[in-house]
Amino acid sequence: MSVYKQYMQRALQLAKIGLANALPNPSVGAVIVYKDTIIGEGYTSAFGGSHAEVNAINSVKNQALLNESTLYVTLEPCSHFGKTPPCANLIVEKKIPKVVIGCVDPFAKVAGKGIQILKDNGIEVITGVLEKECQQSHKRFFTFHLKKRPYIILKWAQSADGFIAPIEKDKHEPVWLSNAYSRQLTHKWRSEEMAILVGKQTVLDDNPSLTTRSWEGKNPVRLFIDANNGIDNSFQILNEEAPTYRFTKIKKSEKDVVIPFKNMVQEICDFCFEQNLQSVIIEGGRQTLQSFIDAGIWDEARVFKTSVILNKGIFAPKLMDFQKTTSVLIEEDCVWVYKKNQSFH
Ligand code: AOF
Ligand code: ZN
Repeated sequence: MSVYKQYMQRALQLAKIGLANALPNPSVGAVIVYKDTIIGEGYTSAFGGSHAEVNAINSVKNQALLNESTLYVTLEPCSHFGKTPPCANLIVEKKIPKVVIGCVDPFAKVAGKGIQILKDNGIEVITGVLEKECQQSHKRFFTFHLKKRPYIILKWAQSADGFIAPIEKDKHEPVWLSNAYSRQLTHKWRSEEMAILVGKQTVLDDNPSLTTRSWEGKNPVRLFIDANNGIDNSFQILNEEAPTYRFTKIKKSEKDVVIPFKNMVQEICDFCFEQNLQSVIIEGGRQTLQSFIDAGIWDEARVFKTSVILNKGIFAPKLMDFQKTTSVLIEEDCVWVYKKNQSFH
């Protein structure tokens, strides 16, 4: 592996740490290298806080070394005054002579302008190191800015014989397919996304609260589909634990979002785009999951394949146009991750 890739790999690891807190900012990773030694590291602080480059620069004990060091960063340094001043200006000010960048920022206010500032000031700039990996690391941010919709993660658990749920369910008595660790992992996943979506049947069958109670982290904004506006305040999804929006035909309260159902998937995506919700995890049921699959609007599916045998039930959603990328064993369950065939190019 080239030296560039080696340090970019480390920057990618750092980017992962900040993920859940930085949203809706991309969690960027940065590494500062002086003569083959890492002298500084950083990742994006919680939303509104300092950027990765600033944290990395501030972590360097001997600031005099900066003018002989190389900065590695997963995303192009910013050029604009947002909640924080431009990172590109700070790099210039600190006289860092060389910057290695993973991918260009798709955000219109930056998009190449950060690189230009660096070059205009005589800084050597290398771009596109582990570019695909860096774009994947910022997949929510890239999808949001380039596709003008949130990054969509589908999540479900299925029985060993391929069912997502039994046919007859006692209302308010959810049937657990996945194990305790899988549920905890699901709560971690919820904490990493900005919104969570379910359909009406899931609310009726499981009465879910859709929070992150088994994992320390922020609750996502809750979204649910209820065309005829029949779900009342006794359901947990409407409690005070997190903001909740209902997609419906009939407006009864302030948080009801009236949409034309002919184009439901696109309408939901448009709403999320307007609200700056950069990612959504969809946790069922079958109909809701399948509508996104059929519309071709999804990015990733995380499927728990469990050891429970149901013999009959509601068939699991059918994915199309995907690659299976990884599978991990969690106790007797297995989680398979599928990515849709697509790229940011
Ligand atoms: C960087 N390093 O670590 C991140 C960047 O409102 P602000 O000031 O926080 O700026 C947000 C924008 O900055 C965001 O939309 C993206 O373009 C860029 N994010 N840039 O140089 C970082 N998180
Ligand atoms: Zn910045």
